[in-house]
Amino acid sequence: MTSVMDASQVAAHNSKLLAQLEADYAALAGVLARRGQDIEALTAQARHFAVAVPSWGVGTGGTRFARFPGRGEPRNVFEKLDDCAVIHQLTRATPTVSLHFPWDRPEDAAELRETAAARGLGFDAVNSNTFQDQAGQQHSYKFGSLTAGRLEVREQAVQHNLDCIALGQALGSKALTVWVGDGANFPGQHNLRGALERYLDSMRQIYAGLPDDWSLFIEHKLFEPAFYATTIADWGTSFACATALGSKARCLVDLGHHAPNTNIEMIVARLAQFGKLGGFHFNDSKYGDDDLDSGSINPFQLFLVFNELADAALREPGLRPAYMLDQSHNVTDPIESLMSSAAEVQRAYVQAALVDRTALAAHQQDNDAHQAAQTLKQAFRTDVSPILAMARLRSGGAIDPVACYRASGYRDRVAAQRPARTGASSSGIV
Ligand SMILES: [Mn+2]
Repeated sequence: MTSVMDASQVAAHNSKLLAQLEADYAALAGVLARRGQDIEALTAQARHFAVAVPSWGVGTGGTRFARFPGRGEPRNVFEKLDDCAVIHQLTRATPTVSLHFPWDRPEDAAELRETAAARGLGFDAVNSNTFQDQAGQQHSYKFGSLTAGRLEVREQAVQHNLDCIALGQALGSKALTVWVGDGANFPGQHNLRGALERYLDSMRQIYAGLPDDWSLFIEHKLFEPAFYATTIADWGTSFACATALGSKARCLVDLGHHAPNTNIEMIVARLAQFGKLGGFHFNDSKYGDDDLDSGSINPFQLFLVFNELADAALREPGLRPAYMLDQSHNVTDPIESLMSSAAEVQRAYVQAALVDRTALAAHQQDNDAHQAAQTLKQAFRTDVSPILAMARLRSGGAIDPVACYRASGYRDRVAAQRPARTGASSSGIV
């Protein structure tokens, strides 16, 4: 395996921080031991945690108003893989990349797969894109894609998704995520029921093209770009469609795709209960689909999501939802944001493992609401940073990924190799 970053730089960084980490780790081990918890088991769990990086996340994102490009942005999918490899090399928590077609369409899929493997990376779910028109495209998606009133538009959108599956197969992916921006901006623009019937008809054709060992993830989103009525606006519609399609279809929860204050952890519990929890797009938000860094606004919500996942895992040991980040980085270095976000999701995972479930169940049975809430809060308040750092160190990563990355000068090097370009961006978000 070839490393993008010099391994000796990582080792030098770690040697400077090792004594401090060992002291913090020993102190936390003592705290946890008094609660009857084994830090080594938690560290082992943390080392197994993995979340996919979105290929579109390593470029600077934007808003509906403007995009301010960053230095040394990747110009093609191979340069995106280089940046993803740095993220995984330092965090050891992001071994897969989620691609977006046609933004990331390679001329030679075998070459892309080999390049990824040489970087120690694989591919997670592939994402189709029928929410914008591509150069040379015959039919426009301005008025919808899988739900479009015109048959030829729907056929084109279905074919694109089938092409994504074929490309994903060549790359070793096992899932297709479908998000459509389809919907209406005005009352009366759509027949609401007719649009969903056309969506299901299109999705049945895509589903029929799935290999046996593939999953189809349906991603819902409350609003935008359809501001009056988005066709797949909520988890209920997503669940109904996934149920209608079959066992390979499941729901994907993008944390930002809900109204403010929605109880997302309860949605997670519902989907898990009925066998339709497919995966996540992790991010954070204050108002809408802000696509801010995971855990940056409401880390308690992220913890509560993982608390439900920990509960579900006890009931269904085979449950393996796909974990992916989906963020837009407008004012930070995307590599730094993705490394920190992977660690924040991993933090929530470890904190959820700290919950004393026996005590929680007893408080629930006794109707002791105060102590039930405090049981969760104790786990959430525990600073598991030494566990995360030790997990990275033992897996060959960096004790402090962002500090190591900054000291390496990686951004300066790629800025010299990747001159800024104008024109099309492939760093959109979904
Ligand atoms: Mn998403």
